[in-house]
Amino acid sequence: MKILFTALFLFILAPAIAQHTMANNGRANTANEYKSGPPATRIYHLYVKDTMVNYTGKMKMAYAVNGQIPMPTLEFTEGDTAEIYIHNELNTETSIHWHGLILPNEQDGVPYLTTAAIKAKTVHQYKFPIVQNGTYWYHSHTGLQEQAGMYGAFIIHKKTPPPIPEYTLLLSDWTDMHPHQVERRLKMATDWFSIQKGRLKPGVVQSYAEAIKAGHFSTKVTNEWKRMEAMDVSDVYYDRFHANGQDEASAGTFKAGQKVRLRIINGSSSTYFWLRYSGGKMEVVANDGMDVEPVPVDRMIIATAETYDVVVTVPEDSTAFELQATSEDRTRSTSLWVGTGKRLPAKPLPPLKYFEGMKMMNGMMKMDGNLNDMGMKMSLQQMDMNAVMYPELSDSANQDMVTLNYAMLRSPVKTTLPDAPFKELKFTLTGNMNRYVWSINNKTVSETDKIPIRKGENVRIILYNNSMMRHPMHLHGHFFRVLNGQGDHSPLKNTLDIMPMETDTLEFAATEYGDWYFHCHILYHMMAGMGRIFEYENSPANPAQEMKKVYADDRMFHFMAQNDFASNGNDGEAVLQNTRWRFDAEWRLGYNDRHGYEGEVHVDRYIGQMQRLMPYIGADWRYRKMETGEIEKNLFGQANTKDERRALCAGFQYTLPMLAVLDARIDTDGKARLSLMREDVRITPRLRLGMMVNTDKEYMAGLRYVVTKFMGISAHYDSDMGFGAGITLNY
Ligand SMILES: [Cu+2]
Repeated sequence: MKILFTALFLFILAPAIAQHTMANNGRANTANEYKSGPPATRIYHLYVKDTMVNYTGKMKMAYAVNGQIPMPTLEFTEGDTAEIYIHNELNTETSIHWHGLILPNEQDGVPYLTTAAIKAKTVHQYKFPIVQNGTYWYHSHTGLQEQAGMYGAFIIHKKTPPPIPEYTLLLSDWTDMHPHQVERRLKMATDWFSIQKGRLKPGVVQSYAEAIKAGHFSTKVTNEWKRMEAMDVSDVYYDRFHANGQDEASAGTFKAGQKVRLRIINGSSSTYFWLRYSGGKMEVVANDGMDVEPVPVDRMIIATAETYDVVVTVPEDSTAFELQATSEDRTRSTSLWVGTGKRLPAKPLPPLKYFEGMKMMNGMMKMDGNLNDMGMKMSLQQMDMNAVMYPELSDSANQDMVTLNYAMLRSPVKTTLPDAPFKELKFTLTGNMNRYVWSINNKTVSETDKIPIRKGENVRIILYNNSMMRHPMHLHGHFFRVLNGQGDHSPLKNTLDIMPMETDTLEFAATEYGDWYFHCHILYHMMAGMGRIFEYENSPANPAQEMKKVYADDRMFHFMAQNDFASNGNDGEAVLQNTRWRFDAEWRLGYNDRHGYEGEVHVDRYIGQMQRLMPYIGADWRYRKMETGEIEKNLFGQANTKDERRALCAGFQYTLPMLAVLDARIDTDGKARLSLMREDVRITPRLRLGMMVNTDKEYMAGLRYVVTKFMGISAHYDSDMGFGAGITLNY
């Protein structure tokens, strides 16, 4: 009777808690108001709505749940049952994934893979038992909604909580740019984000002028010889980093000198954060929701989608210590202030030494685009190659600084797998920076079959990162043990950061049913197709599954266009492309008959891991008034058909060292043409040079100054059209 009464009480109370959070409007529910009790069904109602936010002085679109960003903190006690209603008040569909939770497959919340998408104006009920404890989070798994506000903390208390106060800190990244534009710009390899970062910190663009100034001219030349654009540790420029949805958060209600457990969640879409505490060591006590044996550190990096619980000491009265979270690219930071009073900040991290990083990357990069591991067995974040870029390491005060790595994580309990046969898989993480294609074994999710696994067996994954970026690889619905030298006490995780050139081994017991996603948790890498799907054999059919819609993410085409409005004519191009295909149109329109006009359309296919080869077929139209008797010949002695050409053509482009592009083609008139082009040479952070010469004895050279993300000022000389200057608009 008493249990029934309690259950009834909680049934009534839970919505009231949700209601209370709603009234907070914009503030995260982080204070430790939660009261645990006997096992119960805890009910939450989450209302997803479009909203407008103003973080930077400009009003921008976002998604709010119960009127707030981040979404409300959901709290449970191990043994409870979660009953969560998602009220989708958007005009578009949504979904919620419970990150790190062990639950029935159809509750996992990956739309069209495990769970039906939540259609506009409908309500979806999630219901699952809470069989674990720890620090987790939840987020939309639909498109790019996570970037625009759909992430929240999911805290599961132990049945007997330790007698230490706690505070939840949810970190996130915010961009004023619409997430679809972010994705499109990444795909189009514009370096607008580098220019933006370069306004805050020097050297990000790594132009020739910056290289010469830094004494790194030959580093820059080598970099381009090896066909790389530049060096960076993160892809996207963010306008703000947030602690519980604010520029900074404050945990001021603890007693002086007391220890407090911070539950830190990286709910960002693509940002790694360096964490440092101005009040001494941080003691790491849990990772990805699982307890680890306490390990004190001075600093640590938290990958996108990871969680860490750390214990810190609250300062004596009238002082506040800073837990500083600085983005890995060090453009900005956000803070949690612990204690109230005079602020004792952590020292800001100095800007990265980008050319040192470029030099290191040059050393690692082979001419074929693969990384050279130089015989080093790197793993578990133990050797941070990026350290060459950290100026603070040359400071003698930092010599005995302890930085967390995965080899230091030890489970307090044995994590050995059941005695069962192993299925071993080798995944090489692959990518093409220049085209922002991300894959595993050079294939995207849509280009591969699901990977069959059998209930009862153990699965071992050997991951090797052959790309230039680190990736937080996340497995749904399971914990894997990371083979880190701790033997039977290897730690359990659900998200593993793997640095370039590292090899890490994970293993998990196949104990579930259904299909489970394994993917990079950098949102834009996942959308590009960096993942795989594990499929339990002999599972019941899932009526919610529509694989075509799952595959649509990485098959998506992106559009780009540019037009130069110049004094001597008008030229431009429009491109539509996805992972392997490209459709493009180019035009050049003179203002008189003598200059004429020309247009070309192509269908292109990218070939190979680095996509340096691109065969194409197309059509070509040209008109130009020639003087009577005037005949131009190309280098092969063939008469030119520039005056009147209507031809089909076939050819290929190939990217050479120095990022020069060779274009060879032949048309249906039998005319051959070879061209050599180089676009976008970064002279200064905003000044770009482009050149072209071909066997039709045409040549072009131009300069463009990038003014805004959509506009530049340009000047060029063209052998047909002469000198021209104007503005370039690009989309
Ligand atoms: Cu990734």
